Amino acid sequence: MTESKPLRVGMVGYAFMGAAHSHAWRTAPRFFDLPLVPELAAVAGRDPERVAAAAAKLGWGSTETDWRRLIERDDIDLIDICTPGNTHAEIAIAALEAGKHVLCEKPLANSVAEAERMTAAADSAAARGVLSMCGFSYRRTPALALAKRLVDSGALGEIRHVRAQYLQDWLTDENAPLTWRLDQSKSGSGSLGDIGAHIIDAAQWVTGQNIVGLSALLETFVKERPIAGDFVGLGGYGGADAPRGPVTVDDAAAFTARLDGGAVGVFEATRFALGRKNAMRLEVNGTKGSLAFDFEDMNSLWVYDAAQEPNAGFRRIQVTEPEHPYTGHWWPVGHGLGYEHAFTHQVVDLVEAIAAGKQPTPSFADALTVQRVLEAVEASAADESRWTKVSGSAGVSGSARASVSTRVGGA
Ligand code: SOE
Repeated sequence: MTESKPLRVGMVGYAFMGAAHSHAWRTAPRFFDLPLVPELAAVAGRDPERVAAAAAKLGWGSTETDWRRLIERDDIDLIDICTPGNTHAEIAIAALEAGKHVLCEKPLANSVAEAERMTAAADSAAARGVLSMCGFSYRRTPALALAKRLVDSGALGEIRHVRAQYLQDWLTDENAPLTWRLDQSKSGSGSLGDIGAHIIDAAQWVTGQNIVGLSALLETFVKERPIAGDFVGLGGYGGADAPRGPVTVDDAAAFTARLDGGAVGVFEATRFALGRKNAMRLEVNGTKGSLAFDFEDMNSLWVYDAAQEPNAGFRRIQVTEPEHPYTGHWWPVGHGLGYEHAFTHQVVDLVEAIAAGKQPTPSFADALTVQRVLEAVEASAADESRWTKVSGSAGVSGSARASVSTRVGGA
């Protein structure tokens, strides 16, 4: 058997996404026969002690304290961007121009302008055989990939509705600290871009239809949070008596949408759905059937077939059969997979695309369509001109914002 060539990876950032991506780079060649073998060559982070500890823990061969060094090194083939959104454009464009393949976490950028520049750089790099992907990892959850197969097969008929929610509750406590995800200058937006981006991409990908217009509202329930905090990751605490700083992003987003294939969409993203920990949900209703997915039951896909006995209801497909997407590479039927497996599948598909010289998906251009929807949601929510008040009501106290229909840019 010929020795597979290495694919030498340099990762920027090593927090939650860095840990998930490290696991994926390490695990993919152990469960899938890959045409290129990922090597965890180097991880970059500003703090030398912390990045050295992360390299030891996550299995990286060397460290850099400046991401630019990763791009200069000729022993690195691909840059994996696991940093806050305000850094994505600079790192991705520099890497692509230097001939490095790129995997960039979602959302692609913090603005449409940045995402357009990144997509232009990706398009010109692709002409030189340098490829890129945006990390909408939920596409690689087997049940969602099976959902797409069913829609593409015509099993659901013409799609009338797509209903998507992403519900978390880690910010319900008003003393949860002011992390970078709550700072617009770093994250670009709050629940909208962090988790709303996932359901926008999933809805467009599964239905094959893009959002072309919407009406939205955004809300920030807790306006100030503790600045200092010894928290780690998402859920630490800064303490009720710590000095407080302003929250500059949305806590919750909701919007209705029209899609270019005629379907109607309803979307909701929040970190205040107390009791919902990571409920990324999608329901699609067609003329011949429906399907429903909830990440909190991620090995199941619920399907309704109009041709069946009318009151037979939804039936549960346990998505662990060898013929289901990705699952045959893991455990016997019924044993199930977890959150981290989608990241491993993401690496598998990326490596196979690079080896074949084919454009990985989702491409930066795919991710740009999501960025345009995010921008339209913010424009709609900010335009107070056409919010329709209910007659006789005094309106909502506080900062409720009007919502009006807004065309998605570029659609
Ligand atoms: C936090 O909301 C978060 O970590 C997102 O940033 C990830 O993209 C998602 O996969 C899990 O939740």
